[in-house]
Amino acid sequence: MTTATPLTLFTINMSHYSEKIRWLLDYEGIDYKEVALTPAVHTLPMLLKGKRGETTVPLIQQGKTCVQDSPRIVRWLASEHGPLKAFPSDLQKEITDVQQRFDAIGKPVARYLYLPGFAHDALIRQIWTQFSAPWEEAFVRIFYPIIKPVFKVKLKINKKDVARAQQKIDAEIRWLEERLSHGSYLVGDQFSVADITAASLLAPLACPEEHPIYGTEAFREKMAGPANQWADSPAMQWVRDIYAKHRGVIWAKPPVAA
Ligand SMILES: N[C@@H](CCC(=O)N[C@@H](CS)C(=O)NCC(=O)O)C(=O)O
Repeated sequence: MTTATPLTLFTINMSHYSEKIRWLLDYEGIDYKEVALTPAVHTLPMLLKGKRGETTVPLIQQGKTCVQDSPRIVRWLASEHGPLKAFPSDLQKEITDVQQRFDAIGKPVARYLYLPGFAHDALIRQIWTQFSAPWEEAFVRIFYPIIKPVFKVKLKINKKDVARAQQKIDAEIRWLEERLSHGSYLVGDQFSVADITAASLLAPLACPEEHPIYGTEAFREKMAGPANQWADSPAMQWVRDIYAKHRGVIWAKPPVAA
């Protein structure tokens, strides 16, 4: 495969799994075009491109090759565009274990944010349609009253499951803090995919100012408000420090609509 074949990263603007792959590509200096999909409208194209019975972003495409699911994308990038600075071969096993831990809190984090977030429909619709084509914006406006309850059931956004999510997030925050007592990076003494994964997946709670959505006042107040309980924890401070030190400019090249 030649590097001349362009890479396209399919994302949802607010998705923290998408942020993980976007960050890895930016950090490695791998050129790509980002296509930001509109929630709900994303399902069919992701199902068809991914061919895995899944509708999730991120998905990366190069020519006819489509790779869905962030840990699979990391492995594919390492084999097709490696070696990657953030995924050195001697540390891959340990990095992958940490990656798995933090990938597992992606859904709890989303659940935790949307419970307060769905009290602010105008903000949700504004975020969802940030990069939408006019027809997608109209689609969200018209079908939002149907999309919202379906989304709530699918992502288990209810008080009981959110309480469980909070416990799971809290346990990972404690694990992270224990790990950080041995050094400022999660694996070895260098910045790696382990740090990118932990920081990206926790970023919607830590609200680093570098992030164009999580760093806004509206997001902080209306979606991440309850995460205030962890705001001053060493783990959240670490996420903000890692962003400040290693993230660089997000969306230097703005995403395009599908
Ligand atoms: N295991 C997947 C999870 C990705 C995931 O859950 N993405 C969310 C956005 S943060 C998504 O696409 N949700 C919409 C859907 O499931 O259709 C990965 O690591 O890429």
